[in-house]
Amino acid sequence: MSSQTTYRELNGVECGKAVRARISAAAAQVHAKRGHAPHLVAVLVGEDPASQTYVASKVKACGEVGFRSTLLKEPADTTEAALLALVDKLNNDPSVDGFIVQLPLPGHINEERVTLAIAPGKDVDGFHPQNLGRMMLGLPGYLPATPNGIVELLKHYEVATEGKHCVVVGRSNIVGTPMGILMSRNTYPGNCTVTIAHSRTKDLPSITRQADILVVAIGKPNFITADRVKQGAVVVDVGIHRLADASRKSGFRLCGDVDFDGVAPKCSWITPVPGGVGPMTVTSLLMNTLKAAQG
Ligand code: L34
Repeated sequence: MSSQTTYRELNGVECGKAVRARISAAAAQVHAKRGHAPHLVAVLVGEDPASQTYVASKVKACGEVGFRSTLLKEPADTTEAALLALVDKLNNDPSVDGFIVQLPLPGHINEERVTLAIAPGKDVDGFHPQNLGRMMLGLPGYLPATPNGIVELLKHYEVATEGKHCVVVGRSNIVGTPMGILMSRNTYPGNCTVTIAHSRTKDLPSITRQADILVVAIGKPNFITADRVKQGAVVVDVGIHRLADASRKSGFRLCGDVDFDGVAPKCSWITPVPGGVGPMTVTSLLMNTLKAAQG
């Protein structure tokens, strides 16, 4: 018997389109009811090319669903005090429903201090401890964009999760750790038995091979190879890397934390990079901004 399967794609562009159509309809209602559109502000410090791309796609997505958006570009040498003053201004600006400060920030700025300064009610990234704590307790709040985007993706394609072993590789505050919490909740998608693996995990391949659902957010290009994946697994690739490629006009190509070509034939479902988790992160941000505008 061949171990090849035909895999299906968890397509973030397609899923994002469906979710965004619903957001668009709800945005029109908010607009009609209160006389102005939901308004997202994105703060971008410095000129990191990847961050510029991500923020640009957030601004574009806002336009497509009928939101107002404002992009505030600050120079790379902005001081922490100046950024905190801007956060304070946005916290107190009633015309702003929600805002984000795109990460990473330049080394001289303390990301934690900035995140803590954002008013929880406007924290549409869901990074503030109050929102993370509310998620942990199952209370209403803003869910972190990437984990929530993945949950939406699994829901859209009706991927079964109950009783499955979900292995999350990576324990960051904004992806790995909240992902584990969401997948263990008593709801759909959820009800998984969750393992969080990380850089100190002993014999990681033996753990990832046990995964029915494997979520990879470790930040290493093509880290997960076919020998680390169980036949029939659902694989979600959160990584996004730019590898130099002279044959491309841009000079680079994108790849994830998963060796897609090697791994895909073993999967029941897999996310592509690009076109998988990235667009769902953006969609999730729109969901939170709508929620903020609905009050
Ligand atoms: N504050 N910082 C804050 N909030 C976030 O939610 C983010 N993130 C992560 C980095 N820093 C952040 C994003 O916006 C990652 N991220 C993000 C957003 C969008 C995409 C990827 C990462 C995306 O649209 N990716 C496309 C390809 C884009 C390209 O051409 O480079 C994709 O199809 O995967």
